[in-house]
Amino acid sequence: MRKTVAKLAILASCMLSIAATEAVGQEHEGPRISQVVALDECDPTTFNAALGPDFCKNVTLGYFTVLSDLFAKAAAGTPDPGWDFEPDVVHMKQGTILSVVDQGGEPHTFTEVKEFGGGFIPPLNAPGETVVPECSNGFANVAVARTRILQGSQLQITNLSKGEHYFQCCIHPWMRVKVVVK
Ligand SMILES: [Cu+2]
Repeated sequence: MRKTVAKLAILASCMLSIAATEAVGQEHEGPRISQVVALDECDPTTFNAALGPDFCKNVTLGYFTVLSDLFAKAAAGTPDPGWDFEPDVVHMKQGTILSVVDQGGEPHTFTEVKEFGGGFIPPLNAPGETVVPECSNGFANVAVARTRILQGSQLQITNLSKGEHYFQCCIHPWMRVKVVVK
């Protein structure tokens, strides 16, 4: 009797591991996803005083950049590295879904541009940099508005053609990602 129970237990664990293997296999057959994360370190106190309540909903602890410092660093040509898309370069196969999640405290855009350049808030652009056509007119431009990602939400981009694609934030233009589709 004890042997039978032991055999059954072994059989059950074998079946479980087969089931687990199959589940992993199925995952590979579904649409592939490449993940990009948008990060920032907005300081809720100074950002919301200037930009409105709940503009910045940062949940990280202790690493805030105050609004005036964000502008000062951008104007000096040394933009705050805490505002970032990660990774900086994505290599993926055609058909892969590019998923961008805003884990920062404020909104961003993930906008495809022909060439990297400035955003629609001139004081946040590097010295001498002008707004790229794809970002011009800000959220009054529906094409830009459609690329906006709010805090905690995600944007999925499908059907990217083979080759190199460039995405940047139209607000914080130093947030940049190069996507290489093979
Ligand atoms: Cu941004």
